[in-house]
Amino acid sequence: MHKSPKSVLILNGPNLNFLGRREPAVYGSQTLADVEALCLRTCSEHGYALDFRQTNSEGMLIDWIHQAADLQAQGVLAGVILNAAAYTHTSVALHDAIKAASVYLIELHISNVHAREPFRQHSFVSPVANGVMFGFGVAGYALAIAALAKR
Ligand code: CA2
Repeated sequence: MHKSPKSVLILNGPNLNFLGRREPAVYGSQTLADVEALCLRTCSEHGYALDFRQTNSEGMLIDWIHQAADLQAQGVLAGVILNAAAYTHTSVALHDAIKAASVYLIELHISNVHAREPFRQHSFVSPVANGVMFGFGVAGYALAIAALAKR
């Protein structure tokens, strides 16, 4: 019987819907739809299905992390790539959700957060992530998918 591919769940947090339309010097000129297309191509190359989402709500991100735990229990999840945007630097609730879900998770940032303002240099996600990707622009999404495939 044909086995369906595992999914990569890519979660994007607040204001990432502005990607490519504001602050191109920091985040580049590609839109979130362009990033989704890049992720779809990269997932196909690695034999994965893609589930790509964006929300401006902290609670929604947490609900999606809980869903990821269910998908992992069903054996259909390759891993989670999370760009929690500003919630990275503020959200204990997100930290707790990731810890409780115990899913394989890569934290991702488009920009080099350590070369920016001091408030971006603390992450509540990093201590509960399996790996962190930052500073490679939107190409980091493809690199993170490749990292999942190398596990
Ligand atoms: O570099 C990243 O990917 C960030 O996660 C992006 C967040 C920022 O708060 C983090 O410190 C680093 C901001 C996302 C907002 O996205 C925008 C994109 C284009 C224009 C304006 C906002």
